[in-house]
Amino acid sequence: MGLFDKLAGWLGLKKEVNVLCLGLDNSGKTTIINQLKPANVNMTNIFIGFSLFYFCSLSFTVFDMSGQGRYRNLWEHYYKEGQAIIFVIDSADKLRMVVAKEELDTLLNHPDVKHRRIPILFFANKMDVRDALSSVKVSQLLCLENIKDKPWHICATDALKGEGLQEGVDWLQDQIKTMRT
Ligand SMILES: Nc1nc2c(ncn2[C@@H]2O[C@H](COP(=O)(O)OP(=O)(O)O)[C@@H](O)[C@H]2O)c(=O)[nH]1
Ligand SMILES: [Mg+2]
Repeated sequence: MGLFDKLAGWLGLKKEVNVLCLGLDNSGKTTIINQLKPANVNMTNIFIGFSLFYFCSLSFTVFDMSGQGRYRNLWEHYYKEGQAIIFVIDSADKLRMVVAKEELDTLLNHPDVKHRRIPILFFANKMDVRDALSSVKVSQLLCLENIKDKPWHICATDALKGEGLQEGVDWLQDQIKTMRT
């Protein structure tokens, strides 16, 4: 219940907070969201690559940034309302790290994201996999140090065991609190 307690700390907020959970397909988004959400809340699968759940004043919208993006326009439509981003990377998928970087760059340059101080939490996931890149290496490959106008944070995670998620959720919760004071 640790993570849920943290999330519950957000619920005193008057307005709804929309969290976007993005990343390539297979990076671990669904696994992470399942760790974060209370067990009794159902996730709505609207269609492949897209799901969302609401819990009190917190909403999570999750989508796969994959392929030519038949759904790209649709997921980008949600950027406007997103107040925090969780960007998940498969640290063991070295081949697609460049694709993840391209998607991140496209996200950061999107007009609805570019000029907003929206906090971004990176989960360098699948740390348990042998040969997975370290979070420092992932951060270098994605050139995170170039992000100057948004608060960001990267955590190494193993979503299967739920390891590392707490640190990220703590950080994000602080960011959201700061935004609102
Ligand atoms: N070894 C390992 N596997 C993971 C981890 N997180 C997710 N997976 C597995 O990776 C696959 C894709 O995960 P999923 O959450 O469906 O990714 P999504 O497409 O981003 O929603 C599944 O088989 C998960 O069990 C992790 O931290 N470590
Ligand atoms: Mg998924």
